[in-house]
Amino acid sequence: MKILYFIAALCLSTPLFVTATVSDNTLNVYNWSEYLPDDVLNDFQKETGIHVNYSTYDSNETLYAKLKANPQAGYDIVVPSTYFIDRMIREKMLTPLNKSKLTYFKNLNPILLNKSFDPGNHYSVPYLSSATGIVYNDQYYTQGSVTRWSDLWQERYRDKLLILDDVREVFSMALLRLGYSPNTTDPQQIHNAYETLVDLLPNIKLFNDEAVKAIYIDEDATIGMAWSGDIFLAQQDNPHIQFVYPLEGFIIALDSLAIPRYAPHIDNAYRFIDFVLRADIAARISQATGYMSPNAAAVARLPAEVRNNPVIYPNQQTLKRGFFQSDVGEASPLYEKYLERLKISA
Ligand code: N2P
Repeated sequence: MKILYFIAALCLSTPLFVTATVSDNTLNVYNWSEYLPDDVLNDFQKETGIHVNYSTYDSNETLYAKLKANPQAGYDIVVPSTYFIDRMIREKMLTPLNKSKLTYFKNLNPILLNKSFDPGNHYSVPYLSSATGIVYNDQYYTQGSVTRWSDLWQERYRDKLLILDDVREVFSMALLRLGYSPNTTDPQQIHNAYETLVDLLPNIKLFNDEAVKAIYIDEDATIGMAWSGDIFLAQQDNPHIQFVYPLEGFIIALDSLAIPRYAPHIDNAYRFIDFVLRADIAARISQATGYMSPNAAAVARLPAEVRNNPVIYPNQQTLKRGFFQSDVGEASPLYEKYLERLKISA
């Protein structure tokens, strides 16, 4: 892992915000792509007078490598998933939060607080939650023909699948298919998952994680995997796209706001976090991105057709099959190595 991150770090080491100082009235936000609507960002800037430099990433690994390579890159807000919050706390990469500055923290659903990746939420504030499932287009495949991850291995899907370009997501699909935990650190299980993925290679058309919505809308791929939000939005353009919560289980990622250790604009970071915790704002974010909000007050004010839409808000029965992700620690390099191998042979 160290070598991989080092190489990534070399490529990414140019500081983005070299001129940031403590006194300027700016905020440097580094978030997942398509995870904050422009109008919310504009409203924040209008309301507070704070200018936001906004940039995006497509994987936790990219975010981590960038912060590792240049801890003083100037980011004030980042949005890692559970398993990277855990790692970044251990590696002292985050600023402890003063929650008395967060008036609207009380809006969050207590079920999603105080989890093992950050007991007491001393470093992280839940922002959005994605689920990872199977997608198919019902013009090409009959309704109900795909219900499990294992279905994707069938020969009739040769050269058809879009697979998320995300190491933990790819392996989770295979681990769940084999009946293992998606958080396994057992090298033998990880190896078995790799072998299973090798068997899947003839069916893989492409790895992607940033243009997924457009690829399914345009039917450049008609079956594969996706994050729920991309599909909630894609269905508005192409109603033939279906989203399935696989029977073997699926990943629920909880992505949380955090302030990096050397953030130059801490006060502005608090204002941003409190702004997006507001019920009206969090509701707009959930509806516009298509992802579940951990903000109970926001969910309560969503229109019924959004709150009851099973792609964005699956029911309790379905949610029982969800797995949260945890850090796999020293097994990480193994996952990374196998993914690289797979992609080379793809
Ligand atoms: C943003 C979606 C990322 C969610 N494109 C990953 N948990």
